[in-house]
Amino acid sequence: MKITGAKVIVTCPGRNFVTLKIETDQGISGIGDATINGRELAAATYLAEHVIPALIGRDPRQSEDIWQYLYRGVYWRRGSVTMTCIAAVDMALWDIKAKLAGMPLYQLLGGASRTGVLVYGHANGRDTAEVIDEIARYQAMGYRAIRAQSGVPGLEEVYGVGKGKLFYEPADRGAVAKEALWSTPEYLDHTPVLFDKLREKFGFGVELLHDVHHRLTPIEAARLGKSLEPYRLFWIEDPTPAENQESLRLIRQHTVTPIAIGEVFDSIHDSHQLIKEQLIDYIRSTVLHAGGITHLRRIADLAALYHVRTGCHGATDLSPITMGCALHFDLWVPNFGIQEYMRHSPETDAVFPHAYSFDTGYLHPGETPGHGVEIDETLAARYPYQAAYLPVARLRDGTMWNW
Ligand code: KDG
Ligand code: MG
Repeated sequence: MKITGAKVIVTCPGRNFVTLKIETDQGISGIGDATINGRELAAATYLAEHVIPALIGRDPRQSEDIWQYLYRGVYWRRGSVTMTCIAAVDMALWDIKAKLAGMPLYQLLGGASRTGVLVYGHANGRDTAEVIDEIARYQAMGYRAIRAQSGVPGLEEVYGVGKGKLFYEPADRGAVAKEALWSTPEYLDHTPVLFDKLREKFGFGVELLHDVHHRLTPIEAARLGKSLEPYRLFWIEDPTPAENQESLRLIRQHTVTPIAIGEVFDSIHDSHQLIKEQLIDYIRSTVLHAGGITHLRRIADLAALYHVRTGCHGATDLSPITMGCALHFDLWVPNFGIQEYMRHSPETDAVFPHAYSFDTGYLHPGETPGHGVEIDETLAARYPYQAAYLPVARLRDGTMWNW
């Protein structure tokens, strides 16, 4: 069996997505996601110029050897563009292999370890009253776990809030990133009050999560974790930028609020200290930015040794192809924790028809052979690429901060 062709499809059904399609001499094709929010064209060029020529003629069933070729063989290891492009190839090859076997992908990984994949939705509100309404809305839809993000008095715009309901999209159209103001004291004062009101309103029967989005220093994160303990959060996410893995030791010394980190990591090397020292409880890496199913399963296996569970990233800038692959992975992985599920817009769902479905708080990848996600190329062609970027953050005095 041979790879006979491959192409990159860039489409913008509401937001940009980069898709790799691989074709074979047996008429079976597979697709993978290569979207990096705000750097879409870098991934598209990397694939078209540097990866596709090297794929032609290879046996698509040798996904491990192709992974090693694209990782070791490139000399310049790791990095988000490289690892995302490797991931796109890997997803497409697992799709082909599972279609060839006539099985849903999860069967090739080891079969289902559970009946459904617990997901969390996003309740975003400009203030506490709006967050309460949103949580009630998600509960009415059947969600059992809900992430709560609220506007902060004194800050015009904060991560997770203010761009419409159900389909939160943080990137703004335009050639240059927008700038937003960030101020930690207001946030740190407001967040425990928010969760106090949420627990008062909803009790403890619903899992609540919160994303700090890399904004705090370790001691500030320790204070936040401690102040949220009475509200028993499922996790706080990305309390600090975690390039410095050691800094999590300080947070751990002060709080038992569980910690999830890793959506921006691209390999096992970014999290191995966090995992081995048990400095986190959930690893957020997913198949897209962390080298595909082939690499994510290695991260998960390491994590399993240290009681760290998975909590795959699932924002709207990860295409339905990533969601499909993640759900096959989640259904199988022994140390599964939870899956993020930020719904895609109807336009995106139409371009990427998929077999996964939601029922009473759980997603299931479906039984279609492969990963169960396709691309409607005719429809995709109607939505050309549009430059869009995540905002950047500055403190009141103009200092650049982590967005
Ligand atoms: O592209 C950036 C988004 O994926 C990120 O801001 C979403 O933090 C995020 C999350 O937890 O979904
Ligand atoms: Mg996040």
